[in-house]
Amino acid sequence: MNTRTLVKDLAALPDGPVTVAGWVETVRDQKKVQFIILRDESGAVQLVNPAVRELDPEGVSVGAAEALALTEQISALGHGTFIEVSGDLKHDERVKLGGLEVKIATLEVVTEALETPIAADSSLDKRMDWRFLDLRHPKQNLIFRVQTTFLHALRSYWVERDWVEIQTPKLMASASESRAELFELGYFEGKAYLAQSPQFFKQMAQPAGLGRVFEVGPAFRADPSFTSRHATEFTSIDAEMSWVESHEDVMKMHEEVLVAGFTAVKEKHGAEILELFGVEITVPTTPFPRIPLAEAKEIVASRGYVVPRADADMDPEGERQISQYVKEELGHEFVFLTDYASSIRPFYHMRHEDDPTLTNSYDLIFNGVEISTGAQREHRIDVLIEQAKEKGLEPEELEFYLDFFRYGVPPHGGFGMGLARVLMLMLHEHSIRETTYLFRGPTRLLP
Ligand code: AMO
Repeated sequence: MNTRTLVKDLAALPDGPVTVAGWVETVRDQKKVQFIILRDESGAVQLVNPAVRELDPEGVSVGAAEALALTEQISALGHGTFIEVSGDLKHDERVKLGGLEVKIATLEVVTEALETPIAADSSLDKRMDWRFLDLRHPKQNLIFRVQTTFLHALRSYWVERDWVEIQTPKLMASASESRAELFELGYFEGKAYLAQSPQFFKQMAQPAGLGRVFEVGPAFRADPSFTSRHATEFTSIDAEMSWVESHEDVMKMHEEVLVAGFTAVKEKHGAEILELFGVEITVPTTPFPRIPLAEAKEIVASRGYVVPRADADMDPEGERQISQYVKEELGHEFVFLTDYASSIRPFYHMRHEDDPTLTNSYDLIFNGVEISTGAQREHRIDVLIEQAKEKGLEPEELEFYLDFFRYGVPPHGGFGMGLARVLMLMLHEHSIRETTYLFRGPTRLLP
């Protein structure tokens, strides 16, 4: 059995024998003493060895040959070598790193390491080439611990409220979002498409009687852009719930689930995030500010920035500007922009009863970038078909989807949210490449 103790658990142990294993971070090879900083997935610890540089010519004392061999072995250790060490744990306040050290008794080289091809100042692209080495750094490593905590909190929020977790297929027969961003692949005798969103199938759960569903899964977009916020494959967090009266009900649930996620992250990782990212995690207060899109455009215009096309979505600079306004005026990092024009929303968004040029929809902006889109869905089949036609879609191609609305369907709504974007903005990182385990973009399919 493996008796290894994780570095983070050493502090709770009494002085005495321990075994630790990990990567050699540094070796300080002094004349009389050697220090190794060893790092495992939980932290770093100092190992110490009193150096024996040569055998006593007068006669070899018991164990002296072994002590010399150990000293030579440590001198030869390279950065990144994976070692297992048994020795004596000693708590000592004078040791800067964690107030403890392990005096080495035996050291085994488990696997050697070549010289690392990346350094702290390597380009992001080079770091991506060597992602497994990049992730070994405590800062990058922390991102995926934070992600785990965040997702766990979201799942718990939903599961405790009887939501159902679903896995929808990623091989599709048609597009659910814009056809322009569709990956097409050969599928036996025919063609298939990679799912851009679980949109249709999370909606299917409503007539299927599942009530409230969520999914965390991959989404694919054949988007050729090289921005800091776009990937060709990303993890999408999706939610869809029955019985909404408007998009307001969706926003309410959306902000609650985010509060659950941020609370868990702050509690578990707040101190480490502050230390490694210099970021103080703020648990957002509810309700998040809500501003209709048209009003948001006026606000940013009054601040000197005119969104290029009046009938278009907020552009990235507009998102940044409205976020800054909300931060300054309302002290909030989040803002729901609501009531998007139907001309720039998909056919499945419900439109205002009294003004069909507007939709019951929203985008959620966090620290200047869109992280999510949500809406109430159109559930009346005749209206839905009209809206699809208006968008140039062929209802025949969508028959399987339209059928969902022909056998009794409750009013419903939901959202889709990009996981890597949330993490990027939470940790004030500059690119989703940093917060995606393995990034996929137009020119990146490796590793
Ligand atoms: P939308 O297309 O706005 O909406 O996507 C929802 C969220 O997914 C993330 N996202 C991306 N992340 C990384 N790279 C991309 N190329 C990318 N594209 C989108 C963003 C975005 O806000 N079906 C609807 C959702 C719904 O109405 O439920 C949809 O997919 O964070």
